[in-house]
Amino acid sequence: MTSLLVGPPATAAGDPAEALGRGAARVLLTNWMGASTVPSRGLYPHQWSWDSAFIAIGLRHLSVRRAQRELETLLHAQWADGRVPHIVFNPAVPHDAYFPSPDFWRSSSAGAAAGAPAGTETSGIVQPPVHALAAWLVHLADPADSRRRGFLPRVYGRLAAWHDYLTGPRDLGGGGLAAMVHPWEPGMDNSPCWDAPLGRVEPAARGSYRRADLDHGQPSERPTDLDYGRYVRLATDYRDGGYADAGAEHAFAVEDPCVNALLIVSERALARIAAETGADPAPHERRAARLTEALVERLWSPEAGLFLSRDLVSGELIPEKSVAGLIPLIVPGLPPEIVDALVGTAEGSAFRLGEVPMVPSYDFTGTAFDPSRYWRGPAWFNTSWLVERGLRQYGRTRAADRLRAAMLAAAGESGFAEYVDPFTGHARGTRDFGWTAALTLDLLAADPGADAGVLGQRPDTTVGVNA
Ligand code: 9WN
Repeated sequence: MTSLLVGPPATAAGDPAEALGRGAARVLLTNWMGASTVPSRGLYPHQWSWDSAFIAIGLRHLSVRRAQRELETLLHAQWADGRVPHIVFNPAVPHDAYFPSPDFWRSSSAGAAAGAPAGTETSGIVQPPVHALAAWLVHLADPADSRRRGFLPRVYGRLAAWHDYLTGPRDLGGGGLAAMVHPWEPGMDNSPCWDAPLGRVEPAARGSYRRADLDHGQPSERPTDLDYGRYVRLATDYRDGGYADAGAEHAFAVEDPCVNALLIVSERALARIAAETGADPAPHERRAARLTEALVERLWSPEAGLFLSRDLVSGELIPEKSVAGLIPLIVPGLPPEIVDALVGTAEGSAFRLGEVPMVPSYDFTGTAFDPSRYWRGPAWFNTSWLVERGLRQYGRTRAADRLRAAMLAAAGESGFAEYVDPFTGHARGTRDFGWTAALTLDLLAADPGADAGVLGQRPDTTVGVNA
């Protein structure tokens, strides 16, 4: 593998794609901590679960070894009950650098009954299961190296246990889908989808904790104090219950279409991983098919023209249109009328695909829409990447090409921002953000013409660092 020269920023003269790739590579090299990558050096100074999966998908174009390591570091922090924690804490980082810190979660003591590792501090909640998909794509980047190093046999058991956890103890609704018990779990923390379910939660007392995010982020771009109070209350109660799932009282429990779509695609990836390692792929294929049926049955809304989240406390679908509801486009084999409706919704007034730079996180016409605040309107790169993959899978090549071009432009112009204004593409949140850089590299390396969906893509080009 050749060495990557880390060159001038994306705005430098010369081939713009090459400059953009160098800029993205620089972010990933800077955020690399030796065994994993931080989403951002300032705002998020630890390892995050779904960030690491998206980062591995891009990192494979720079260093397959690092991409393997990224996933393995995360999976080593897995709990004995199968959960993959949403944060793996770096013990070298001071506790006041991020809230909630290890002394809040107390995983090694409060999580002991659920099987939290004794030697690593983690959070006790989870994030969306992008990991088996990422492992498969990392394998595809260099199958010979992957086989030589036994990468897939090393991760297969842990990934299977992770999916068993999500489809077992986390099937809180009993309908075959994974439920999330905290707004940090679906990864779209302050989405308006959670306003009603969160409204029932008594916030933690204001002075009982200190937010560290406001040391780095603009208050107008971050969740409100009221939302934070509720996040803290839910996490405290979950911790104090020993992080138990089944049989516990959950003030917040939702089935989210993005989480479950990623679970389906990752379960399909697991089938391929199983076959590659000599295990039986059939149980994974069967589970993916069952999950797909449950997704359509429980979360599809023909009236809304997209998938909705289900509030398991009220039992009702939540009537808010979020980008999460478009992401099932990554699921193969959806009925054509659902695909047509999803594309229609994406191109309609709620998301204006093709008219605005990327895909907003929330309905432009929704009453809670806010172009600056976190998951309440701004466009994010991971969700837009998923929509791009989905459009391509279902043959909407022109729409996918347009979105890809818009994402690449916004990534470079925004300095690899965490998210962007959905009208202008201007930077919001922190800069030099891990998955923005990683998915930029992935879009640059993919051969759009030859693409067969999120699982099939094999990188066209690989630029490497010697890991
Ligand atoms: C809480 C790290 C994470 C992302 C989430 C994003 C944000 C954390 C926070 O940052 O959440 O997990 O402090 O707001 O919402 O999707 O994984 O990048």
